[in-house]
Amino acid sequence: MAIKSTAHAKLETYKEILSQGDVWQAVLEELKQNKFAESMLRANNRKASWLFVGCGTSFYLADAAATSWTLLTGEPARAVPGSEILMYPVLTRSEAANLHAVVISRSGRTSEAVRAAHALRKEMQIPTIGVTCAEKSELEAECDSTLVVNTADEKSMVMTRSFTSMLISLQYMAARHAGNAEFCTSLEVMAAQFAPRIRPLADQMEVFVAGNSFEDYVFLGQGPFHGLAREGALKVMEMSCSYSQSFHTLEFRHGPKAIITPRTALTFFLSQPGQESEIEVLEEMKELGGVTIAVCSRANDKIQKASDLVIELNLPVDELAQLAAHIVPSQLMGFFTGVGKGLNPDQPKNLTRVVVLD
Ligand code: F1P
Repeated sequence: MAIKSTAHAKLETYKEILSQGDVWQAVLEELKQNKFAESMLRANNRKASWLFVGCGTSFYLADAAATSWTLLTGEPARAVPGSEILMYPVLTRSEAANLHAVVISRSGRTSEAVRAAHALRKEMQIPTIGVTCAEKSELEAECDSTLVVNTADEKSMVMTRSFTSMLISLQYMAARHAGNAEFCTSLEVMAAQFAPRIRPLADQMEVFVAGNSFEDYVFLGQGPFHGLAREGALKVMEMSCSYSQSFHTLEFRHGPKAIITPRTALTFFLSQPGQESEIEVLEEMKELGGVTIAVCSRANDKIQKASDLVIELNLPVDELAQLAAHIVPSQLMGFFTGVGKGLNPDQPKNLTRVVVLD
């Protein structure tokens, strides 16, 4: 009987992934106490459109936050990488009239994010809010106001709990902006109920990864889940140096499905609104021979039948309030795939914790 190695449990990345439920509860409590959402929104109370900005994981967070913002407030919102603000300013100036910006950066030091905040606020006179996990950062110095989610900061290189904690913070702010106190409560219920589920989920994903050998990875999601699909792909790339792609679920039919082999792992983030159409894609890709992983709030018989692994969150709250929990299986997939390849997710190949440009 092989002795199951538990060395990975000592890695910072693993501890940070497992800490998320508790950290989310602490972050939400701080948001309730510090009234940042209320003060920030008082300064931006006229009907606005929103631009969410970030780089790498923080760009995919911006993507999920922008769709959450519109779904919760009805106000238009979109996400762009920091580099686009710098390289094509005219694209932002064209919509600057009633625009508010949110610039996201765990470190608060990423050059493209800091320079984008400067360009938005100083050159385009766009009210700019910073969201970071770092105290007294260069980003904070460039923004009108900044939410510091330092409870969620990480020692490790890759972003896991910082991603989910800043996401639920922005969802909380959107709900406060919309006067939707019930959604804020839903986030608290989600965090409390999901916290004890993360460890069993980790054990389940560890067994699944150990029982399979994949050549490439695909992550699929629509609406707020598309940002998660992009982040899931990046987690597997960063932690396991594997080939990984993301698409809008129904887009995968339009050509990319050509790559499917029995060693392709396809993770579907299944939404309630789009489930019928998304399940058709799931069934089709299973037919083509791929290995299918379904992450959803509720799994019906069709999902069970067409999936090699089903992660059903089954939390008693609105699906959007469960958004952050949906990414945890992919964080764990990246982590255990990297460990299984003999890599150390705490020190990913070729990466630095922050990209600082000259
Ligand atoms: C952004 C980022 C991370 C990536 C790596 C390099 O960091 O691109 O997403 O995983 O750590 O930096 P930040 O701007 O959120 O600090």
